[in-house]
Amino acid sequence: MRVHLVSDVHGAVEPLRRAGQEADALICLGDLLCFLDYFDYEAGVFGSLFGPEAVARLVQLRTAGRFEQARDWSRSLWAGLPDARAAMDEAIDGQYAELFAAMPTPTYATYGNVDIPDRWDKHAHSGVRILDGKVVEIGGLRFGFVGGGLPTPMRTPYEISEDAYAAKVEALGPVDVLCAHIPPAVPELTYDVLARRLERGSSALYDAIVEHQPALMFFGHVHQPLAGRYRIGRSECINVGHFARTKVPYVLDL
Ligand SMILES: [Mn+2]
Repeated sequence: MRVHLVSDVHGAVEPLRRAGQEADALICLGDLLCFLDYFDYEAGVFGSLFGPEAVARLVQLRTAGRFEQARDWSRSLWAGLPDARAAMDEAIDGQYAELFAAMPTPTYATYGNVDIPDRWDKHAHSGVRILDGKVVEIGGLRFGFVGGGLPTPMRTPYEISEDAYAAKVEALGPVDVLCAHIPPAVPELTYDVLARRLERGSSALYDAIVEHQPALMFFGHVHQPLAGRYRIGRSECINVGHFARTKVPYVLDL
């Protein structure tokens, strides 16, 4: 059985379709939406609504770590639209409709921090199983899924508290393969060498790996990690992203 894993899709519809066509099953670890494309200022929700110059300014502020000013700038852009909420909803629903239509049957998906969970049911077809704090059997192995991210100054759409996140991890119990959007809290896995900062990793995931020693742990979230894989005891931890740029899935043969 050939399983393809992707994470951090960020609007890459056609590569997602191809990744699904060549596999017996697709696992998607979140961050489907593209709000802001750091490489293409015309892409994403911001690019389409506000244009490349406004996006360039936003990227510049965020890259400089000036998150307060970035938020002010973003707020002023939204305030300039006649109906900001409707424009945002339309852009998000448009992206989700295309992305979910590109997913094969079966797809196993969990949320990233750049996702809006309450929109997924509306767009996911019957071959997509949405899993967050849930275990499912794939090819005779137990796969556990934990979605979302932890709080950051960026305030991305789906960030939950450390306690709520830990509860979801705990609920899985022992699994053969642990899947999450964010990595376990290991500096080699959470440091982004291009952004030059540590992204949020989860100590609850780390503790669960130490306790249960799953054979594999898959995640994404960190786009340019210091290390793409890392061993914790018997567990091999692998970053399967950043699909939006690589356009190549991670291949798992079961
Ligand atoms: Mn992410």
